[in-house]
Amino acid sequence: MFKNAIVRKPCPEMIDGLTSASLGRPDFLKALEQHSQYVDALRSCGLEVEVLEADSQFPDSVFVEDVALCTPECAIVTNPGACSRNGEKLKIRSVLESYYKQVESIRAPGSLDAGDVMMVGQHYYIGISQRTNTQGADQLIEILERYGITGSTVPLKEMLHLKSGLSYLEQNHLLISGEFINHPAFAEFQKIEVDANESYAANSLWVNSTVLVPSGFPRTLAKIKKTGYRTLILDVSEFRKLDGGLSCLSLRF
Ligand code: CIR
Repeated sequence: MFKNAIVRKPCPEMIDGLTSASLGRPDFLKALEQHSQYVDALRSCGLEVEVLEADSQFPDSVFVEDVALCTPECAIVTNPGACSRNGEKLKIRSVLESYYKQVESIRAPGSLDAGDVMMVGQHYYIGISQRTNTQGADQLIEILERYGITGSTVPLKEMLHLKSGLSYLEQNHLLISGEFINHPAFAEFQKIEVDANESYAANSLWVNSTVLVPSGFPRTLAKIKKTGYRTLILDVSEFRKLDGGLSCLSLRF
């Protein structure tokens, strides 16, 4: 169970955030509204949510998941792989220090976005992507092992981040899409497959037995419900325009 979440409000400069999607520019006011509904949803799942002020220096800073990994034992400040986002790491350390005694770091030449890290109990899967390199993953595994946690790597071919295509819903249930469906690393999970035309919904979010699901993906929603989860549907259209999903908007621990 999670107790806390940290989010960062979107800044007006988000309209210039990184993207590979061709869905147009985000509407900032709509994004603010969607963000506030996201925070309400986390609170309704029992989390204490710390809302950090918007940071205009970094257009993508609303995607706070990428700059840190929060484990039950320690927090790890990452070294984000995109140049325009790398400085976001400097703003999160002091926030984490108010929750954790141990705050570790990934250092160059290692790079790592925590959107590439999926926690499954005491084992963490780490995507090797355009943002996360093998040095970053090796450093993370070395840190995790000091705290009794294991890690393994999964090379990505198409996705931006590991969790763009995978979400662990606990109880061995794995929401899975695209290049990961037949990947041997995930063979032992009870898979909930996401159709190709609903691939964005592969980034759904388990929070204390409720699954937050993006709006507009009825087949995936039905499959998650059929598995027995309570669901909450959230419109995150403005963050999707920047390749961001539900998990990217918070740190949960
Ligand atoms: C980026 O390209 O870094 C942002 N526009 C989107 C980050 C999404 N974060 C995530 O998947 N964890």
